[in-house]
Amino acid sequence: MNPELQVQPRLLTLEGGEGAGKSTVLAALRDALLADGQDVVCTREPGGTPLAERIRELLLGVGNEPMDAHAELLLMFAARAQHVVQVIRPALVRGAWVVCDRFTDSSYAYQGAARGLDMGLIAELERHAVGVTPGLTLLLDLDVTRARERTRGRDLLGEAMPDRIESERDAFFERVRAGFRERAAREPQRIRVLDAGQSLEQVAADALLALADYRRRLA
Ligand code: Z5A
Repeated sequence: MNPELQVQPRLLTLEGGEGAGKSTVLAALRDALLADGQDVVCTREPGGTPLAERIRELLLGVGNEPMDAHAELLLMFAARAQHVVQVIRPALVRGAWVVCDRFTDSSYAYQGAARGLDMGLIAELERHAVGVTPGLTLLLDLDVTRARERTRGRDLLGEAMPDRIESERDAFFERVRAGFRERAAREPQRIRVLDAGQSLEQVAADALLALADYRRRLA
C-alpha cells in the first residue's frame, strides 16, 4: 500500500539555510496567532520531543565518526516520525496551529539536493513515516555568503559553535539553497519565498503578510 500525504492547513513550516532568521520569524508568527486567540504550538526539527532531541544531538554533534549520508537521512526521519506522532498530530487534532522550524523540505534540500540521496527514497519515507505536509511553508531565502557572515558574527560572539552540518563547505550550502528554490518553484501555492537578505524587521513583516494572505485564502 502507498499511503497518501495529507495536507494539514494548520501546519506552518519555516525553511531556509542557516542564519536566515527563522527564529525571529517563528516568534512573529506565534505572537500574531496568539494575539488572534489561536492555540499555537511552536516546535523544531530535528527535535521537538525528548527522544527526537536526543537524535538531534547525534545528528549535529561534532567529534563522532563520520556519518554516512543514509544514516543521516534515516535519523532525520526517525526523529520526524516520533515528532509527528507525539507532538504535531495531537496538536492538529485539537485544532491548534503548529509552527515548525524546519520540516521535510529540509530533508529534500540537505539530504537530497546537497548530499545527493535519491529523492524517490525521501518521498517514500515522507509518505510512510510522516504522512503530513504543511499547508504553508515560508522559505527564507538568503545568499550563502551573507548567511556565513551572519553566523560567523554569532560564532565570534561565542553564542554558538558550528555544528556538524554547519561545518560543511559553501558548495554544499549552494546545493541546499538550489534544492529549496527548486521545490518552491514546483509548489508555488504552498511554498512562499521571502527575501531573507532584508532587515529582520522586514523579513518578519513579509512573513506576517504571507500568513494573513494564507488565512484569508483558507477562510
Ligand atoms: N537538517 C537537515 O539536514 N535535514 C533535515 O531534515 C532537517 C534539518 C530538519 C538543524 O539546525 C540542522 O539540521 C540544519 C539543517 C539540518 N543545519 N544547517 N545548516 P538548526 O535548524 O538548529 O540550524 P539552522 O537553521 O542552521 O539555525 P540558525 O543558523 O539558527 O538559523 P535561523 O534560525 O534561520 O537563524 P537565526 O537564529 O534567526 O539567526 C541567526 C543569526 O543571524 C542571528 O544572530 C540573527 O540575529 C542574525 N540574523 C538573522 N536574520 C537577520 C537579518 N535579516 N538581518 C541581520 N541579521 C540577521
